[in-house]
Amino acid sequence: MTQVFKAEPYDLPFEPEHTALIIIDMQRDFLEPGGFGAMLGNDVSLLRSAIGPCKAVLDAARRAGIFVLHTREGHSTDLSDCPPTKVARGGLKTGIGAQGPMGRILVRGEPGHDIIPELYPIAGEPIIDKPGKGAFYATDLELKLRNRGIKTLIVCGVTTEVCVHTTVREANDRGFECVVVSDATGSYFPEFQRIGLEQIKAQGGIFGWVAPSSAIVAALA
Ligand code: C5J
Repeated sequence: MTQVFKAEPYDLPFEPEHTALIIIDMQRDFLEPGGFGAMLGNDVSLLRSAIGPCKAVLDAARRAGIFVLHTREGHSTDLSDCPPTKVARGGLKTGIGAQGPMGRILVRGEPGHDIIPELYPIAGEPIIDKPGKGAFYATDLELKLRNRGIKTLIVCGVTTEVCVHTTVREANDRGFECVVVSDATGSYFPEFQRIGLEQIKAQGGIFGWVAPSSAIVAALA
C-alpha cells in the first residue's frame, strides 16, 4: 500500500515493501576519538548527535519490517583495494592502514572499522563493505536492492557531504528515490551539514528529499 513521507521539497510516496533503510558508515573510526575522523583533525563529538535519531529510524524500520542495510568504509589488510592516492592524501602521520588506538585505521576486521554498538546490525541486515565514499562503487549493493525490488531509500549516517552525498548521488543516477534524514546524518562542519542537505532538495529535489527522523518514524508507524 502506498504511504507518504512528509518531506521537502514535497511529500514522497513510498511502498514499505519496496523501501530500504541504508545507514552509512556509522563506524567507530568516524564517531569515536582515535579513529580516521579524529586523525584528520576533526571534532568527532559533532557527529554523535546523529546517533539517537539514527537509532529511532532503525528501530522504526525494524518494527515495520523494512529492509535494512549498513555500510562501512574500509580496506583489506594489505590495502590492495585502496588507491595509493587515498593513503597519501593529507600527508597524515597516522593515516589509512596505520596503527591507531582502535587498531589499523579504516582496515576491515579492526575495532575502529566496525559499526558503533548503539547501531549494531542484527541477523538479516547486510553489511556492505565499501572501499570508496559511494556505497555503490565496487560493491554488490545495487544487486541486493534490485533483487528485493527496492525503489526508495531512507538514508542516514555520516558524513553528510562525503559518503552520504556520494551514495545519494549514485543512487539517484540509478533511479532510486532517496530521502535523507536530516537529524540522523552528521558532518564535522556545521555549515556543510546545512548546505549538504540544501543541495539534496534544491531544484525540485535534484538528488532527492530531506525529512527529519520524526517524519520517517511517523510514516513507518
Ligand atoms: C569520510 C565518510 N568522511 N563516511 N567518510 O571520509 O563520509
